[in-house]
Amino acid sequence: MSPPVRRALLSVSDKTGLIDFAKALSQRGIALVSTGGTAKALKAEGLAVTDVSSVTGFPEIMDGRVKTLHPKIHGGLLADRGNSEHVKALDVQAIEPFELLVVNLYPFEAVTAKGAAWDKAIENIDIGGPAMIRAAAKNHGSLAVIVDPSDYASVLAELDAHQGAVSEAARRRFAAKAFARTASYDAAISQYFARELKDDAPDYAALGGRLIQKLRYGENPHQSAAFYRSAEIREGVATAEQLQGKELSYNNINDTDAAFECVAEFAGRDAACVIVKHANPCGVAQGASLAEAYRKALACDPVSAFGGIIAFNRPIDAQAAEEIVKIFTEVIIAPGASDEARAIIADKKNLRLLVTRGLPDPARPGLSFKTVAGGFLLQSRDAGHVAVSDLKTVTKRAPTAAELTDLQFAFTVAKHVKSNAIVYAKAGATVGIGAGQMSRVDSTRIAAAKSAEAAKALGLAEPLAKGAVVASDAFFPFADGLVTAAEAGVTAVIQPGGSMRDAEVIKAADELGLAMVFTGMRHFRH
Ligand code: 93A
Repeated sequence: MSPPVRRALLSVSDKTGLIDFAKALSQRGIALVSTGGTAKALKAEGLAVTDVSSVTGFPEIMDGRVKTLHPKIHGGLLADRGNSEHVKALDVQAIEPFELLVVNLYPFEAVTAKGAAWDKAIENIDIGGPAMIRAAAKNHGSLAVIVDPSDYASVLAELDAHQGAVSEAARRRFAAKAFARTASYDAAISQYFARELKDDAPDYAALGGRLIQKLRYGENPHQSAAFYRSAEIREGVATAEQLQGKELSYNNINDTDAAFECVAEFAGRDAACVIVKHANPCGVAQGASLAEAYRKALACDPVSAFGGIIAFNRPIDAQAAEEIVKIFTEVIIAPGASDEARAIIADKKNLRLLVTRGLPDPARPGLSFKTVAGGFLLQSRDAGHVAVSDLKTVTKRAPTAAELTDLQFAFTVAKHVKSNAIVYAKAGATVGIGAGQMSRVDSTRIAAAKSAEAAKALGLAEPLAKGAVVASDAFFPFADGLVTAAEAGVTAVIQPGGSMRDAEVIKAADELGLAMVFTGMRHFRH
């Protein structure tokens, strides 16, 4: 049930569009109630308006700090019209309800952006406005709350479309916007305080974060840093329990997250291990056991894996722990650890062991953001997944069953490698990874060189890429990268496709006898 709007409370600092809107409300027979400055502006235009002070029977005191903070106002905003007790209370206390609240806040952001002195900034912290906005937004079942002059036109359209009422759907939308506004307002205030107090780890309330710990430093020792947990609790590095080892650093946490997110792609599958260095996997493998997966992952790039971060898709067992303690490792993360594994790792005092109750869900919705000068970019996280049925063979030769399995594996890993990402894989293990290059062909060469080095370390005559497959996170813009991979020994290719020169690249693949599939999905990661 949407109650028709009979009474509106208007209290705005930004008076843009106010007069026309108030006139339109008045013409629809809606009674107007306003605070000092707003009432004055309306009266100057000849509009009939009741002062808040005559509703409360109390003057606006302390320079307006206390004007709407009164039961006659908040009772009128908070009464649930569907609740008979609330309706009775309105009657007993002689409180008249509101069906519309229009508020915009003291211009704290604008005033501080202009470099206002501390006292002026503080005086511009609105208390009564957010209290009313939150009250009305909570009680959106009974009234509509408008915090932005650009919504005035849609309120009028709602009133005309719904016999003088605002529909429930619109009230919910307006309430969501209202809570976002009070959240960003408080965030601006807390960031101003942090800035003024030179606090190096401001509490970014805007992101809904709760401080877990201040970190010793950021990516570099001259940077400050802190670790936050999101309002929404999910399995992951931020909710993991650290069982032992030194305090985690900023880079440790970042790398551990990269490793755990990657290994989570293999949930419910064969044992899997990811080794990460500098936020990129340097070895990923599946195996019959965690120990085997670890050995295979390590073999991909044993030089880089030194001092790495290791993630498993299953609780770590004694066998895997025995393998790991043979070389220097910074962090292990797994969804659990056996008592024997814990005992083995306990010998390495500095090695951090993190356990969770489960794996992060790669398909979960969520956001990722990065800052840019003066703002930030927000996007939905890359929850994309390519199924076998999405793959399109574009070459004369289709991949064999074994190649197909490796192609999928390699593309899954490529999603977690910084662009330009090239991943060579064979028998459920990466055998060469090229990451973060400005040119795709360079990544292809680096992956080939890694595969040759790894073979040498293992005392093998042939590079590991021989008979492997290759995945590319984005299309090959030219045939050169593909030719390089073929020269390194790969027999099959997986890539999104979609280049202007796809025909040229497919022709080159056919001439080299490669099988190639297109995914139709790109996995850039910057
Ligand atoms: O000083 S306040 O925090 N105390 C209040 O009780 C109060 N009620 C409304 N600020 C309060 N307001 C704010 O006054 C509104 O959010 C609005 O920004 C402003 C409108 O005042 P006026 O109508 O006098 O221009």
